[in-house]
Amino acid sequence: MTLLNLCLQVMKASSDDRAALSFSLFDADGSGAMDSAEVMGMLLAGAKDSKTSFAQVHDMIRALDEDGDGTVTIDEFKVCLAPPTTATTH
Ligand SMILES: [Ca+2]
Repeated sequence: MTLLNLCLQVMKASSDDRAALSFSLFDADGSGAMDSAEVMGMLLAGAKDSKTSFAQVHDMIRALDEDGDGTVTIDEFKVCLAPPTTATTH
């Protein structure tokens, strides 16, 4: 399962509890932020035949990492779960 697939599944459920649960799967050390190594570890544990490369995981983390600190907090994670109804202008 890829991070994107997980996001899509949770998007259907659309609940904070499920978001937190999904996040906790990735946040192996419970630090409140997930990094590439934690996501890669979860993917490898869940699917031994995973074709996902570390570079792909790193790209997924970077796509979610709004503040650019190299990790994804639950707030950053929730952004990918939010329905695309709140259009913002910059
Ligand atoms: Ca971050």
